[in-house]
Amino acid sequence: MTILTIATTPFAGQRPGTSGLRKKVTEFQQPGYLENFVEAIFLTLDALGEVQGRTLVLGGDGRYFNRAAIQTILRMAAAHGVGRVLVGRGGILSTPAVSCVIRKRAALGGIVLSASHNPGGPDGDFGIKYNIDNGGPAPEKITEAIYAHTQTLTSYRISDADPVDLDQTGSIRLEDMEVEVIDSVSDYAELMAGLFDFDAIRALFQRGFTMRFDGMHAVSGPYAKAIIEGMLGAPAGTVVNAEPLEDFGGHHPDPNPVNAAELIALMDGPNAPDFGAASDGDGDRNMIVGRKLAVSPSDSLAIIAANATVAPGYRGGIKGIARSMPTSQAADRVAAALGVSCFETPTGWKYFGNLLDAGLATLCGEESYGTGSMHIREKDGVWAVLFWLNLIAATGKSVNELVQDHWARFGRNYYSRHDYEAVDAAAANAMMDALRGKLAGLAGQTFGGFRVELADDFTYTDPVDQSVSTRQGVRIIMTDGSRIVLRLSGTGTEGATVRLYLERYEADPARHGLDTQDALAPLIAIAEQVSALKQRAGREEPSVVT
Ligand code: VG1
Ligand code: CO
Repeated sequence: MTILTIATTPFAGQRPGTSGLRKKVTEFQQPGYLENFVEAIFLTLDALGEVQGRTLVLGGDGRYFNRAAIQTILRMAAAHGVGRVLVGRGGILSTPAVSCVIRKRAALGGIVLSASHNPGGPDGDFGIKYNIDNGGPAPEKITEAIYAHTQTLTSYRISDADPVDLDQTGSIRLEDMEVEVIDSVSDYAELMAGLFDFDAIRALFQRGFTMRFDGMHAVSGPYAKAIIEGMLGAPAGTVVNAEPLEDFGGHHPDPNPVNAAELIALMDGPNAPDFGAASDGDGDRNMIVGRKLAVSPSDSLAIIAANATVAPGYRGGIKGIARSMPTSQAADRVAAALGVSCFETPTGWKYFGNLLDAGLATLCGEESYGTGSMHIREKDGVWAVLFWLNLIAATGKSVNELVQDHWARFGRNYYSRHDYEAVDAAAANAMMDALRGKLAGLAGQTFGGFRVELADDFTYTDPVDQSVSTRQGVRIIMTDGSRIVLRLSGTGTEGATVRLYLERYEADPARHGLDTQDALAPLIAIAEQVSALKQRAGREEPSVVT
C-alpha cells in the first residue's frame, strides 16, 4: 500500500449550502470532484491541528454513489493520518445516527453522505457534509474555510489500498488506520430507549393500536423496523418501504403530503390506521399524520414542546425552544406559556448547535418537517415519531384530538409553504433584489386588512458566539403577527428554488376548521403584489404546496 499525492485543480461552486455540498451525481463523478472536497475538509481540520490519530464517523443514506464515495473517503482518511473511522455497515448511517455515534464515541467529527430529501439514482443528487465533535453540522466559519481550500488546493492525498468490505461488522486495517464497521442502528436505538417510555408504547401496540411508518425506500427504514417493530412490538408490516434503495424506488424521499402521497391516501381512506408517519432520504425529517390530517411541522414542534414532560427524557421540563425564522410562531406561544425562551434562527440545523450546546434550548424545529432536541445535534425523524407515540400512549388521545386540543388552548397558526422549483437563477435573484429594494418603503403600508409592522432581510446574531449571518430571508411582518417570508433554497441542484412562506394566526376556535390555503389567500395575494414572484419566475402556480 502506498500513499499517493495526486495533482488536481479547483472546481468552481464547491461552497456548502444549507446542509453541505449537494450536486448532481454526475458532477460528483467527475475525476477529483469528491476528492477535492474531502481534501479541503482534511486541510481545514489539519489547520486546527485535529486529525492525527483521531476518530471519525462515516456513513450515508445509501443513495447511488454512497458506497464508492465511502471507499474513496476511507483511502483519503488513511492518507491523512486519521486513527480510526467508524463506518456504518453497508455504508449506512442516518444523519441522526451519525450525530449520535459522534457524541457517544467522542469522535472528532463525521462525514455524512446524503442529499437528504433530493431524489437519488444515477441521474439524481448526491451530497457530503462535515459534522463537528458536538455531532452537529459544521458552523459557517468551518464550511467557509472548507470552501476556501476547495478554491486553492493543488493536490490531494490518497492511499492506493484495495476497497474495504463494508458488509461485515468488525475491524479492518487500512494503512495505519483502523476501519471499524459498526451496526448502523444499535447506538441510536439505545439512545431512543433512554428518552421515551418504551413500556407504555409497547402496551399501546398490545392494545391493538395501529400505525404505518413509511420509510420511503430511504435510510430510516432499518431504524424504524428495529425500534418500532423489533423493540416496541408493532406488528410486522407496520414499517413499509423499509429497505434503503439507491434510487429510493424512483420516488422523491421527502415526507410531506405531496411526496408521501401513498401514506396520505391511506390515512384519508376507510382503512386508515390510528397513526401515520414518514421520514426522508437521510432520516432526519418526519411527517406526523392522523386520520385525514397531516400535522403541520410547526404545530408538531409546538405540541411536542407543550407536552414534553410526558417523555422520560424531558420529564424535568425544557429550557427553551428554537425555531428557524420561516417556521410558524406556534412554538413561541408555547414558550411564552411555559415561561421559557424562544429563539429564532436562520434556516438550517447548524444554527441550533450553539443554543443546544449552551443549554439555552432543549427542543428545535423547522417548518420543513424537521424536529429534534438536545439528545443529538441534528433533526431526527424517528425521534419525533417516537415522541408522538409516547404522547399518544401517555394521554390515550388520537393525533387529531391532540392537535385540536392544542389549537383550542393556544390558537391556530395557519401555515403554508409554496415552492417554485428549478426557476431561472438570474430571474430568482432579480426578484429577491427588487424585493429587498422595496423593503424600506413597506413598513406602515396597508394591504386590505393588513398593516406592515416590519419588513427586512433577516439578520441573525448568534447569542453564544456573536457570529452574524446576513441575508437569511425577506420577511414582511404584519401588525397582527401574520407573516410573508421569501428566500432562496440552499439545497437545490437545478436553477433556483424560491420558497414563499405564509402564516396567519387565528385565536377563535370556531375558525380553526378552515382550509389552509383559503385562510391564507389574502396573504398569498399580498405576497404576489409585493414580489411579482409568479411573473418573474414565469410560473402560473407553485411546483409544490405544503
Ligand atoms: C431545506 C429546508 C431546511 C432544512 C434543509 C436541510 O433547506 O428548508 O429547513 O434544514 O433543507 O434539510 P433550503 O435551503 O432548501 O430551504 V435535509 O432534511 O436536506 O438535511
Ligand atoms: Co434530511
